[in-house]
Amino acid sequence: EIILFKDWAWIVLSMLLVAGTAHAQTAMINAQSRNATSLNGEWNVILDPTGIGEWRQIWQEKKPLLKTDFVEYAFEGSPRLTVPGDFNSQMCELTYYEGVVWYKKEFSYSTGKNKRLFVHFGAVNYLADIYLNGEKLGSHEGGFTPFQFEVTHKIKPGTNALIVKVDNKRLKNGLPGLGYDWLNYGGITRDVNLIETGNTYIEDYSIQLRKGSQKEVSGWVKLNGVDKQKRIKIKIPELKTELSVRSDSNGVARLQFSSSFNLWSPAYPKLYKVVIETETDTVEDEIGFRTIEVKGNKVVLNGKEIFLKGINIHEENPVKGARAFSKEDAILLLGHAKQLGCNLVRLAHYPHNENMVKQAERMGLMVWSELPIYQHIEFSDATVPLKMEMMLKEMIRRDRNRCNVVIWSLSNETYDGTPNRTKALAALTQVCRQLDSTRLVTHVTNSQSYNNNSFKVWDPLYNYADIVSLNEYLGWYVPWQGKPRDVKWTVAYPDKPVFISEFGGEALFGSKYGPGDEAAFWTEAYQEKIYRDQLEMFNTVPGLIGVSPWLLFDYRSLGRMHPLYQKGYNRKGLLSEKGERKKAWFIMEQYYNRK
Ligand code: GCB
Repeated sequence: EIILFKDWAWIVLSMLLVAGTAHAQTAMINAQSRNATSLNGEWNVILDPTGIGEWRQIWQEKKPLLKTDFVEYAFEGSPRLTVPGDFNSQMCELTYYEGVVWYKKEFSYSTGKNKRLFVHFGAVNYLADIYLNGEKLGSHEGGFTPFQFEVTHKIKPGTNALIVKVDNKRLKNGLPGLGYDWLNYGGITRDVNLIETGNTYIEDYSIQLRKGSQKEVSGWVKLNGVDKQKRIKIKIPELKTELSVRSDSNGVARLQFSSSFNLWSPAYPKLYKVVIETETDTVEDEIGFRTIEVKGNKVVLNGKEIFLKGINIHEENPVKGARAFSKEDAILLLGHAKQLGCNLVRLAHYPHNENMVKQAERMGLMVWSELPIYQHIEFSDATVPLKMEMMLKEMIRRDRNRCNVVIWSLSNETYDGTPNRTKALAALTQVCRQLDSTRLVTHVTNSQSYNNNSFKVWDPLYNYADIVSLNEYLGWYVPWQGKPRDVKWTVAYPDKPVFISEFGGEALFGSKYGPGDEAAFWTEAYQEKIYRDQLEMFNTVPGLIGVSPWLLFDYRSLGRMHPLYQKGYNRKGLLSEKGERKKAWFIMEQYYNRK
């Protein structure tokens, strides 16, 4: 058999990306419940717009010993930035910065006997190179998922120096690629922790209902360490459930049990305390139980048909104009989603921070979690499919026990004409279903046609999706071609449910609202009209199982340059960045109340 060069390149690249010490480890799950020492706070930084720091080997931190020694950089006396947090909103010269920033934090730590130590990053956007005491631990690519390095044998007594080179330059073969409609917040955007575990620790677990069952949990626990064969206990005190299983030589223990759960739902977001323990490690979680399925062209939660009342949200604290990361940020964003009457949040267009997902779970909001495979992706670049798969694994691993995550959305608005696109995304979907067979999978496209008031949906990517999710901007980017209530639909997938994952238009809050304004772009009246028309049109959509306006809040985006109406903001929010309700908000709120 001949192995093509392409295949070799593939194998070598996989090895470089996936194996080797150079790439970060996939993070242990539930970092928030571990024995952690936070490295959040002020970090010293060196701005490096030309990237020369690499050549100067900043991580070595050469110190001038004599006054005649020449060293052209130093962290001592440098500016400081707060972690977690994007750098763009913390220094005005970094507002639109896309490039390298070097971060440094000193810490001292002494690891207990028979303990292991990890440095865990919630997320760094986009490329991260991590150095400890001058030695490179490795790299991570991808701005929205966690990763870790083990440092058990690398930390030293006294002061340790952790240096992170962050680079948020857009990459043609990145995920996302070069073009996207949000602010490219760079930096160490989520928590950094030192996590101490036992010698053998609980790396991962899945405790969720078996597909199709409302009573039976089918899952597993995975240990990591030298001594992988251990007794593991799983306790759910409220249900008086206590299970004891033994892991095999790979550290994996399967588990199965039945109970009468009070099922989690938006109306009753019940979570149970679950404790997982072995002799050397304990993790606690709050877990809910529910089923989610597609039956015919309906979506069914816990056996009952449900209409998805969604809203799109970017990971931005609108008031601060900064990347959101905290529980407070989550409460702010999700509180408005609840007030609108939503039962689902589409966390666009990348996995949001863990506080957001957990808070949504407590508040009874289902989550649509999405990969940043957005618009112009270089599917033909050999590294891209590997990166997609890596990100998918990181996303699923972090949230597989969050019952409110009901949909994995694997892509948004990629183009059918892009070489390799459908093939690559079909393969990714297959991996997704292998990793998690319990949730729904979707792809979002906007490659439909609309002529003579007829709407045709045909994208071959929907072959691989449980839900046909489409974005349409009738009344905004695309003018109506007839009465909204008369739109004719041809959907090439008549057996699948249809979800309108985006619609809407822009309005500046407070822009004139008077007679005749319905026809004037940027006014609240115009936006309101779009919403009224859209609601009429929804009645024409066969198999419609939900909608999700674009979007909750006005948000920062570089391509939005209108000097009067946009000023660097995408104004499609139902709320201004200050939280003021535009007229369209009330249309949507009434619709959701009626549904
Ligand atoms: C879309 C994209 C979204 C944009 C939005 C817009 O279709 O999915 O990311 O921000 O349109 O405002 O144009």
